[in-house]
Amino acid sequence: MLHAPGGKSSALSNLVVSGRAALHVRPDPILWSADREMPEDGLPFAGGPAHVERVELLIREESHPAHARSFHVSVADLRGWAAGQGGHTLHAITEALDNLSAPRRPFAGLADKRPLIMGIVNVTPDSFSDGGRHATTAAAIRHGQALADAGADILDIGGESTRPGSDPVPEAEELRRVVPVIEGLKGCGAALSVDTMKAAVMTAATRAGATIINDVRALEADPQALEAAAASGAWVVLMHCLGAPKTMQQAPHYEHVTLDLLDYLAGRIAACEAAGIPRAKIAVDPGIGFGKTLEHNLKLLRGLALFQSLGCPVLLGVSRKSFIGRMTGETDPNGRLAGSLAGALAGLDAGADILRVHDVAETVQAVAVWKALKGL
Ligand code: 8Y7
Repeated sequence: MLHAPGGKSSALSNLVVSGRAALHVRPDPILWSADREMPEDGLPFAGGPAHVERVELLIREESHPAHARSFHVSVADLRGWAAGQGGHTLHAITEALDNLSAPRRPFAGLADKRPLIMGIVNVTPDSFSDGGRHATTAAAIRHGQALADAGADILDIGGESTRPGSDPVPEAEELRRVVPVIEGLKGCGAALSVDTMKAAVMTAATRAGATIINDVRALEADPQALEAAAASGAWVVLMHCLGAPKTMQQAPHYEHVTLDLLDYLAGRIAACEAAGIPRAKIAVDPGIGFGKTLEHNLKLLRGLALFQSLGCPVLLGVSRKSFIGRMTGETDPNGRLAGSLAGALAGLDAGADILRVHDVAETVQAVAVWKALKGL
């Protein structure tokens, strides 16, 4: 080793932090076996085969929440410095590094496949034109089966649009939309996820065969949601959304968008654990586009690997979203496939475990090329 850990030549040598500072660790970058073999002092990433040699240490003081000090250091230097600090600092760094390196338990029982591809099945009257409940149900089931055949590991079935400005759907209507589609897709070859914020829909959907609950409000919109999700035994996706979808795009503000969301998701994981949902059943998601400006979305994508320090799989949804339109001028969501794939691949580089997409076949192909290049 060239530099003694914590010694003069480390960027951290004279750094002292207060007991109230929050410390966070972001892999920078994640390296795969085709990039480089892991050196002895490297950190396995998520159980391997990827690893981490250098990280960004972020330190945010309670008194200055909009600013985080940033240090780019080796894992070895970080460990050495933290050991010298002891106490709260050592505890926070050890926990973050342990979470980064711990093997991920197979989400939704989907053994060891990474990344997982979640295909989107919207069961809303306007997404399957020709009118009539039966026609809508049948079309959604056909679409879901086609996505499963194209290689989706998970189908995410939703009956309430969460587009900015959209109105809530009554519970009875949402149940009528999603339950028959879940029943019709049982045995399709993919795990089934229900995209809902309502406890009653979570309960009915999991009884009908869904094994995943995807809640864009992280189980806090419905006061019964935590209890319903815990009782169902389902896996859970906790997504961040700033307020309700109806109002979320009205001047969204954060102190430090990445760290605010990290704190938020850590708090929701703790709430789940307190309600009886084990951490092993939870995935987290920054919620691209949900109460975020273009600049917020870009910061979240650049900093995505930070969320790996929570020790849960990270889900990323960029497919056809309007921020791609903001960057490219493409106003038709159906014309945003290329941008969606570019965003998805950047997400994979930053460790995304699950990709939520409309275009399953195209994403499967892009992921196959990415995996081959990484030696996976
Ligand atoms: C996401 C999502 C939507 C996402 C998760 C859209 C339901 C908007 N986006 N769930 N749902 N993550 N977990 O454009 O990014 O697909 S709806």
